[in-house]
Amino acid sequence: MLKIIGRRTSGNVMKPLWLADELGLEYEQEDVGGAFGGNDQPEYLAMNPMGLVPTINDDGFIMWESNAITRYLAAKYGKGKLYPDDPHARATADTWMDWKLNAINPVMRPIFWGLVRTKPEDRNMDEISAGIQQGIKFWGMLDTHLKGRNYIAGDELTMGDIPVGPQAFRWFELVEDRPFMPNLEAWYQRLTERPAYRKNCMNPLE
Ligand SMILES: N[C@@H](CCC(=O)N[C@@H](CS)C(=O)NCC(=O)O)C(=O)O
Repeated sequence: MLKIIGRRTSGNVMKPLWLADELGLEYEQEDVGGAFGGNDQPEYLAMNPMGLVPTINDDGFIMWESNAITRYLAAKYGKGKLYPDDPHARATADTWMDWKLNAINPVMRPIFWGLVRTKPEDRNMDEISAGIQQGIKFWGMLDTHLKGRNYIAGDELTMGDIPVGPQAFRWFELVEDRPFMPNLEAWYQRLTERPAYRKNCMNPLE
């Protein structure tokens, strides 16, 4: 049985949870990290030397790094669906998965941590505003890419949508004053119509 270890409030843990529910996999989830703790314990560090979440244990195969987990689960359980057979669709999915790490993570971090995990009196509004300005630029790139596409790698949801999806919820929830991006909004709307996305990625931010 697949075990997904990590608290549900983490955007990185949402990736395997959402993916597993999209594929209808049976799995167990264990709350570790944040207020739950446990990720600094020797047993956890033996599985994941970074002491971060998520970690998965798939019938004894243990791995960490959420995008690598996304690729692994999609390839093992979603070949031809979430893991596209077509090399071009797969490469497109890969591109936007890596883009999420390199472009979206740095801009969403100050927005999310500043507005959700920092008391109003302690907020660094300059940092938050800079994140929003840069976010408008980066989310605009995805908006351009999505023109004529339902999802990131084509007509159907693939692993390429999984890492970006949890951050899209945060962007739309936290940033009200943003330019209208029609393709991005239509894609996000499609995500919100998926029960597995709603269950795992659209919970109150904390
Ligand atoms: N590159 C790692 C980053 C993992 C990461 O930063 N996880 C955060 C939560 S989003 C974490 O473990 N924070 C410490 C904690 O929750 O205690 C991945 O994608 O899996």
